[in-house]
Amino acid sequence: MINKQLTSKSGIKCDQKPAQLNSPEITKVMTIRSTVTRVCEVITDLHFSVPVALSRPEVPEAVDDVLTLRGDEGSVAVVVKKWDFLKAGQSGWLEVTGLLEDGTAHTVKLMEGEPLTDSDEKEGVSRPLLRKELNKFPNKAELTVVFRTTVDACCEDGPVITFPESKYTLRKYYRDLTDFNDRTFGRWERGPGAPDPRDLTFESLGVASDGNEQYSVKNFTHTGKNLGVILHREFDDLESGTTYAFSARVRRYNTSDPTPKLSLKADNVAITSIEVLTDPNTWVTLAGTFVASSNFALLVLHSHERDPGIAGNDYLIDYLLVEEV
Ligand SMILES: [Ca+2]
Ligand SMILES: [Ca+2]
Repeated sequence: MINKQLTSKSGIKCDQKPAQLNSPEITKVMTIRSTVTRVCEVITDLHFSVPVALSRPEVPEAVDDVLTLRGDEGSVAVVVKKWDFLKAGQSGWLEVTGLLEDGTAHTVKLMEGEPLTDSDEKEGVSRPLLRKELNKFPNKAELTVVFRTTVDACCEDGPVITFPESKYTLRKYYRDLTDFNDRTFGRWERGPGAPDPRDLTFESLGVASDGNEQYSVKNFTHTGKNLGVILHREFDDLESGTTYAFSARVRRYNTSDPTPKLSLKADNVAITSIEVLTDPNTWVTLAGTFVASSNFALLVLHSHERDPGIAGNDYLIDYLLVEEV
């Protein structure tokens, strides 16, 4: 009797036919007895008998199957819950697939035939999916997450079991950051308020915790002709009707007068008040919002100091950020 064999201390035998094992009682026993996985070719039938026992890979950070992405720093976890048949040493494949903007399929391989670790066996599988990889997919991309693993069968390479896939929709918020740490203006340009290359230079802010030297733009107002547009950029990849926040970090450079007076504009409309920078030790964040009326918007950092200000009106500019709200 199959039931009797199953409940005996010796468990299932290799000489049992898969069909004999394909019954609800046995399926239940198999899902709770990892020793069964070692019992050979029966596992092939298991694949069909117990799909309910296979958990889907998950992205816990997603809400209602929507994975929100802002920026590209760090990673999100992709996890596969602990499963009785996951054993250290088995090979695992964990993949995230979606369509790129041009319609071609792209797969991010988080595990590629990689042996499962003791921790994978005890706590389940978890691998980081870098946000910069996710950023390769367009907004609203459908992402399919698949996990596969081999299962030992009588000391031979067992079959590859594919877990049920999960699907997520990528909700990608627009985010464009220029931090000047590469000592370029990126896609920003000097405006008529910085007519001489000696007006705007790059100033070191020291070495950050990641070991990299940080830089900002310094406006030393060398020419004294530094009223009006200091930095500007025509954005061409916005979405009409969408609200964006535009911000910049600024700091007075010294105590020489006059004080710097700065604001931000979008399409020639002020989106912040005029900030007077009085403290050379404090970074101030200028921030305002605007609604894009097309894909395009002209964003500007504007200087309002009319005094020639050759001696003063000196300041640092950093972290120009445009983000969908
Ligand atoms: Ca910087
Ligand atoms: Ca100056």
